[in-house]
Amino acid sequence: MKKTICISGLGYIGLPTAAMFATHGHKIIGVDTNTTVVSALNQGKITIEEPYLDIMVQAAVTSGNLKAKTSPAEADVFIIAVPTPIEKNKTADMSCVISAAEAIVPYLKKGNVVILESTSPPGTVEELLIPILEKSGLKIGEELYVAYSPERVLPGKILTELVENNRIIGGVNEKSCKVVRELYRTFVRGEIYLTTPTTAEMTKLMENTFRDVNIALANELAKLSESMGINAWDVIEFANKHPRVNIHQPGPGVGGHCLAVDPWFIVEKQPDLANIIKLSRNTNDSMPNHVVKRINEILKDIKGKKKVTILGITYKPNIDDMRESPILEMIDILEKDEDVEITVHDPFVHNCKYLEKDLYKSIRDSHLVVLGVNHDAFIKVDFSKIKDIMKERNILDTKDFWNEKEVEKEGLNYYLLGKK
Ligand code: SAJ
Repeated sequence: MKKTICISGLGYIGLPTAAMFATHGHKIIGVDTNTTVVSALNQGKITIEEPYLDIMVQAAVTSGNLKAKTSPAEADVFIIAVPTPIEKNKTADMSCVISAAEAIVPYLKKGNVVILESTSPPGTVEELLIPILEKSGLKIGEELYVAYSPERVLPGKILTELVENNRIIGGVNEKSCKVVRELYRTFVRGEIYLTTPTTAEMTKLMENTFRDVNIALANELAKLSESMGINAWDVIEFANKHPRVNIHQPGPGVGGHCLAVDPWFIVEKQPDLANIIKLSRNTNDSMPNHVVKRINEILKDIKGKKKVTILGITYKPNIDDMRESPILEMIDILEKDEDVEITVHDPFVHNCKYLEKDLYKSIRDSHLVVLGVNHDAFIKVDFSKIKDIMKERNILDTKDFWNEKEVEKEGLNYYLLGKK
């Protein structure tokens, strides 16, 4: 049965979800408070970068199934996919969820469905959403079906993963679970698992927390290895030969809007119990500073001004997203040193005050090249060319990306995070 679906929040999750439902025949009212997003969308254009999303949105808008507005309207289903950013004090800012929920209340009627997709602290549906929805006068679970269903897609692969990934639905009761499952079946080809809202909220957070804790372990190993005179990358490679071991990779820190944020939503709710989670966050957050310490050690004998070239400043390889990038944090620390002159080169980035668009110009007269992000393009760096244009021949690789022997063959000093 084709439904009218009102989706609040037309960002990285709301927009692909809207386009997906619209191209499967449902009628979508996309709601966003940003008028630029709304008017662009109504012309079939998008304001975010994601492979193939532009084509899908254009098809959805052309078919007449996707229309954008700045406020909600009557519908069968309401999906909330607004941002839940983190505050300075490491707690979730739920103001967008609150205002999106309050905005739909006047339009709710018997038989409607409300789904929260935004990443939220455990307990949000029960403690925050339901009290707002109850203002409609409808009986939750009987007249109004409510569920939490997190998105778990990887930026850059959103459209494939929306369809292929398994999905969790945490309904307030069995009926809510079932109606929401039927809805997502429109396009989800993965398994759909039914549970309670708080379990679904916690599951979403634990997926990213698992990764964050695992990376913290790798980062701790990097520090241990540097102190013990061994190579962390070798330890990880050998340990991962074991069939039940999968240690992640160390690096200059953990960025993005998920791993660096989600674990705090658990800590916020259970600060006395979430010890490993908190410690892991702090371990990963210590890495930019740790890399700066390595930089200072390498440059300690050089008097006066030193030029440091940083290759790659996005939060992970081969994307243009700089949100929570640990390299930006590293730059913040480095720029406090008046003797350090910073130059950045990143083929995906256009707005950074230290940016030099030409790779070799960025390296010219440098005392140290730091590999911050292992973009594929950096595999082609020509070390025989670099050695002649650098003032001091120092390379610091934070991702075990380049081959030590090849770099040293050219007469350059190769330093590696996780090895001293
Ligand atoms: N990183 C490491 N070492 C590693 C792997 C990653 O230092 O071994 C760093 C990356 O450099 C990056 C950060 O971690 O700075 C996060 O990158 P990521 O690729 O792990 O994840 P995200 O944040 O782009 O996307 C994650 C995904 N979650 C999982 O794989 C469990 C994605 O599926 C989620 O949908 C997304 O978070 C989200 O929105 O929650």
